[in-house]
Amino acid sequence: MKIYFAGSIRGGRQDAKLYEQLIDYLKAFAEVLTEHVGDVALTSAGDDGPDDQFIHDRDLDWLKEADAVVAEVTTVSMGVGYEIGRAVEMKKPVLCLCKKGAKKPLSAMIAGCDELVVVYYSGFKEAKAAIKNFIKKVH
Ligand code: 6K6
Repeated sequence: MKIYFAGSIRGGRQDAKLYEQLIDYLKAFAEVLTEHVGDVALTSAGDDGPDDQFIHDRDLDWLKEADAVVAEVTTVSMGVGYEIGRAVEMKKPVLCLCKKGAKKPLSAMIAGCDELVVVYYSGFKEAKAAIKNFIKKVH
């Protein structure tokens, strides 16, 4: 099983460590195609990699290849929102994880979409339980 993990990059890297932990947990169940999202060395300003068109096209190929998407949506990110929208159009199962009590309320376009599984969680333990439950359903 292949999972596309989505998390903020240019939207802000304050949860990068959390993404790394979630990806590590996901790897017990599946191949994660986007491990770099959890790389704590990757900053929101970093532009020393490939150009944007390359990133977009490569990531969309991975999205097409994925069986399911897990997105951490607490930090507002244009790219994560875009990936979720494209995944919905492709009829992929999508889990959106959002911390309870986040500074900014989750966008209505995610919170109000009944084609998504949206879970609000209090700590890493609850996030892991939501992932386990989601994987069991989509496997
Ligand atoms: C690195 C640092 C700044 O920009 C980069 C470019 N590198 C990226 N490499 C891989 N995937 C990316 C990159 N930039 C965005 N993405 C994809 O969009 C990831 O799959 C993330 O889930 C999502 C993050 O979007 P933004 O809008 O927060 O950057």
